[in-house]
Amino acid sequence: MNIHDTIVAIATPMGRGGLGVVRLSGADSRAIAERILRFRVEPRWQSWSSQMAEIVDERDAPIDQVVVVFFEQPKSYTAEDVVEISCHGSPVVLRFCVERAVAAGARLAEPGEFTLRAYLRGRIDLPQAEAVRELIDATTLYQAQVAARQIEGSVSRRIRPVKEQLLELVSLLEAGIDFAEDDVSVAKPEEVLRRLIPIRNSVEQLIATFGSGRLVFEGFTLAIAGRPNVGKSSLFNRLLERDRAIVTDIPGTTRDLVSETTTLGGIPLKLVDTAGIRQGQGLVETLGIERAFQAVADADLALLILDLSQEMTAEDRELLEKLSDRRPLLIGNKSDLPRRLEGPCDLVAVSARTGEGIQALRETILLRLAPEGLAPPESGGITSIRHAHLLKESHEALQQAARAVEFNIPHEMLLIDLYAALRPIDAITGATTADDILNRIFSTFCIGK
Ligand SMILES: Nc1nc2c(ncn2[C@@H]2O[C@H](COP(=O)(O)OP(=O)(O)OP(=O)(O)O)[C@@H](O)[C@H]2O)c(=O)[nH]1
Ligand SMILES: [Mg+2]
Repeated sequence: MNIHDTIVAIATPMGRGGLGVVRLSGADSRAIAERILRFRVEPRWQSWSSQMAEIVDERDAPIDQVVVVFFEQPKSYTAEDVVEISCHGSPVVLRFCVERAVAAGARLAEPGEFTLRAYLRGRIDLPQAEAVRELIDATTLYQAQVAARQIEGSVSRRIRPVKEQLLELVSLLEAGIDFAEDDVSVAKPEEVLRRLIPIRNSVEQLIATFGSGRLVFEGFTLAIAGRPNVGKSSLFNRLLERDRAIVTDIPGTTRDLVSETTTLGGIPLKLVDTAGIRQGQGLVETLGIERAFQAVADADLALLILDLSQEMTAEDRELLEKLSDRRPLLIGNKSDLPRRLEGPCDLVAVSARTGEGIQALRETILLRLAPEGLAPPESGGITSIRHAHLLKESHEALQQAARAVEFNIPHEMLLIDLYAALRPIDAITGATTADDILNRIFSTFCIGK
């Protein structure tokens, strides 16, 4: 892929709409636009302003009236010259416009290439580029809010200080080794630890934010389990706010898994309704029950439903026992009926029939999944599994380094661990070059002054 080509693509989604935008980026954007468009008056390429034009066919007949907006580099999305052509949103017109641009010298953009260029030109860093994708894919406003803050740099703002401190430490040790004769003293173990430990702790804190951050874009899966007739499907429908699963008073109504997605507190939620669990009732039901156990095992959280209007049965007890290692959330359903259930006091009482207690249940579920609550969008917590993995890798190397200091290992060896801690962080924020370290050595330690 040549990043000096001028590229073109339809920027709006496929299909028909009021408007559709064709975007050009690269040094020839203006020239190409002039080749494919007919301007009413001599085009004036003033940045951030628009002008009227027409797309014309090979015989110079107008196809569409368009508005052309020019963004002069570097103040554009890609930090290159960008021309956006707003056409009417007809797929035929948009395709024609792109074809004309290609004939006039543009290349079709690869997927994500506009954002890639913004990154390569240094306008945004990797977490920001990744967040563009999250913003476009967002299905809830909360997700969009988080992604928007990430595009503004919320993640980088949290990671960069850690990287700075790590670079400082690396430079300090490098200076001690390379310029030992220039009376740069070798850092003492206490000094190294004094700098190293806060770095390790910061990385640890960042990793901890992934606990709830993971939920933001990935969402979570909730399995609803219990013996027959306790109201699992009713609760499933209630949480979905529509009649999706069949509800009857016949025990054993649900036999297969029924799953649907919805959202809870702005995060995606996959709900799974399961067959009522009881002893051997024919092949189909038995297979359904196997699946119910599997669904509970696969879920992020299981809701174990009990019937408040009945005394606890042997099946209930068996289930409580069987699922205990999954730490299910205990729900007492049918709170609208006189209570006969004794026992577990830590249950959430609801009525799937009347909706009573459902709001509290939603809150309890969220609290179980994110005990500290969902982070505010601007907190810059980690939401990407890629970032989380890299930070864990860095953390391990920092642990290793801390041990190395305690064992008084030579700084040359210690540096190997520190570089191993830096590399994964670089993979998030963009690479550190040898110059970064040298500049730091010279600016901080005044060598050869
Ligand atoms: N009074 C009352 N009845 C309820 C409530 N929730 C469910 N029911 C009734 O309980 C019966 C069983 O409901 P379902 O939702 O089908 O129960 P289930 O747990 O899915 O049953 P299986 O699929 O057979 O395992 C139906 O007659 C529901 O109308 C409730 O909150 N209050
Ligand atoms: Mg059911």
